[in-house]
Amino acid sequence: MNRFSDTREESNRLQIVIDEKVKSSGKAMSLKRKFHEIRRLFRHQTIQFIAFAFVILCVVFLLATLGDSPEERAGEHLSHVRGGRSNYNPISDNGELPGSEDPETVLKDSLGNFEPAEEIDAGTPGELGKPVQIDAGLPEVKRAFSEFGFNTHVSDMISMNRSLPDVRMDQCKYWHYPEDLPTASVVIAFHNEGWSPLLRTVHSVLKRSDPRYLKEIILVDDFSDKEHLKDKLDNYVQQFNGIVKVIRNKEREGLIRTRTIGAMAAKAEVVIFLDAHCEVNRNWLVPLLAPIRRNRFLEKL
Ligand SMILES: [Mn+2]
Repeated sequence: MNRFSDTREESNRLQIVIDEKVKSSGKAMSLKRKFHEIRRLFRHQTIQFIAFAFVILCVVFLLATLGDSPEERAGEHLSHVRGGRSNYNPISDNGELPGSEDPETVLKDSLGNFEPAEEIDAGTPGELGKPVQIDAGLPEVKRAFSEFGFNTHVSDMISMNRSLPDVRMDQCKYWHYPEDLPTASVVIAFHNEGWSPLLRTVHSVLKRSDPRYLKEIILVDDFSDKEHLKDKLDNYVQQFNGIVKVIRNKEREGLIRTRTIGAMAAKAEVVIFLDAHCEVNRNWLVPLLAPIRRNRFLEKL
């Protein structure tokens, strides 16, 4: 009996001890969690603070940079160009192309050194870019539109070497350019292009480019299936004594890969891509080559 009550008491006491232990451990856990929560919050705020400070620093840096006078910035960047130092940076931060001030490309009172003779109206359709009036309901016109997307029937009526109006600003005629220019390869990619638009593109480049700088015209055929772009084209370009070349893709590649194939085959120093149904106008090439020449000259400094 005594022993029993002793054991009971013992067991009761044990229960209390356990309860207290559980209680105290629960208290300790909630404290620990709180501590963690505070720490996490603090950490979060620290990150926020650091991010905020970083943004402020960026703004300060930007303001300081923008605050520089143009002379200061020119001194930092363009002096490398003009002074000819080896750490030349091709892109100045004010967006100006370093070659844009070419002392050898000059505006004078006299007509430019590459100005060609005036183009004259030969009296045939489309001369000087004049519109050709035709009945849009003609079956040939409808067929041309459905096959090529534009009126190749009219294009076929126009001379391959037709004259064009001078659409430039008047000032363009008075610019003088250096003559030691790089050579150019003109790459023309096409797929099932109409005959006369394609060949007029070629003729216009040949007619209006100084032969000193036009090394070649590369026609890249992106797997056309039209009959006029096969042997007929190969035979036609033979009259140009090798200046006009034809490359053919063995499968359809798409415009950009076709242009790339043309560029890989190009032998000149500069590659120019043209659409297959356009015409270049007078003195088109030299103003494109002169800044490249200038840029290459600066690079060598
Ligand atoms: Mn086009």
